[in-house]
Amino acid sequence: MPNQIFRFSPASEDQRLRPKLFGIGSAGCNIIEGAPLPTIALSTSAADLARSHAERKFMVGEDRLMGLSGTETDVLKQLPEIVGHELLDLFNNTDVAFIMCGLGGLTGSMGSKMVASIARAKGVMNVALVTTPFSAESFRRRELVAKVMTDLLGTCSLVIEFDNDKLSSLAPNLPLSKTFGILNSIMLRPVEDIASTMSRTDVASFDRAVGNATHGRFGLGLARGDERVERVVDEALSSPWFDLDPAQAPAAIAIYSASDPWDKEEDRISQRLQAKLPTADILWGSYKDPSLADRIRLSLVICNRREL
Ligand SMILES: Nc1nc2c(ncn2[C@@H]2O[C@H](COP(=O)(O)OP(=O)(O)OP(=O)(O)O)[C@@H](O)[C@H]2O)c(=O)[nH]1
Ligand SMILES: [Mg+2]
Repeated sequence: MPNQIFRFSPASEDQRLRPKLFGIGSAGCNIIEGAPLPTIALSTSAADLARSHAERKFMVGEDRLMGLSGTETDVLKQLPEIVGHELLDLFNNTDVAFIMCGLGGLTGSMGSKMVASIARAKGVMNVALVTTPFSAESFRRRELVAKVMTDLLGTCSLVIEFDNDKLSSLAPNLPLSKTFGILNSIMLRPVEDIASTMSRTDVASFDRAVGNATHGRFGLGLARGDERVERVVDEALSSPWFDLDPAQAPAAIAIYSASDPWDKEEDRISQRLQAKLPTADILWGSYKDPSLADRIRLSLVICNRREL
């Protein structure tokens, strides 16, 4: 079946997407740092919150977080006693909750499930962006990750996974703190791009194209000069995280940006991408980003449905 393109609609002022960005645990609090969106830091560690510049900060005791790992309705019932209505009320006037953390840590793993459950119970679209641990990290961590990943897929519209093992090919020979810094800015890219292009009226198309229990991987292309159209698509597709066959992907999200976006260029990029993803329904967005100067950028999330 030929693929279809669904374009995000230009947002009028009252239809602008209202996103909220949740950073959970040490990694999550680092990842959301400096994001140009409403941010909420949540952790069991006072040190994480002290470092954070998020607009809102929530401290949750570790024992309480463990007690909150039930179903959506359990979480909602218990939450007011534990953190008051404050956390629940954050989901008012919100269209999308982006949930970010490093899976494997206790806080990120349990906290992301809790936040995803609240979003779902409140009818707010939720997208999780998570790292998975290096192979060298403990077996217990990796076991916890497999379990939490399944739970998150069951609760979120989309879970975008950034496997730490693939980081070395993106940033070889760097100390880990620098490598995490690079990863943090890459993880924010799809969030900023989706928040800049999607409007409230697109939430239904997002659900239709991407669905639920969907597992995503991210690729980024940046190019300038001659043949930039070909190169931006090919670079995005060569992401170390794409270990699935793009030719069989059921869905993708693609966002083109440039300091001066050009319709003809946009058409050529989307045609090249459609040829490379022949079975995918593609959610397509474009926007103006003056910081790109003479470069163009393509953010690409390739989706795969998971049987739970
Ligand atoms: N992207 C990114 N990943 C990180 C960073 N720091 C740690 N990680 C990864 O995130 C995973 C979880 O670690 P933490 O975030 O420290 O754990 P936590 O969620 O705070 O959980 P606990 O401290 O165990 O309660 C680790 O396995 C690391 O691989 C960071 O700054 N950025
Ligand atoms: Mg921690």
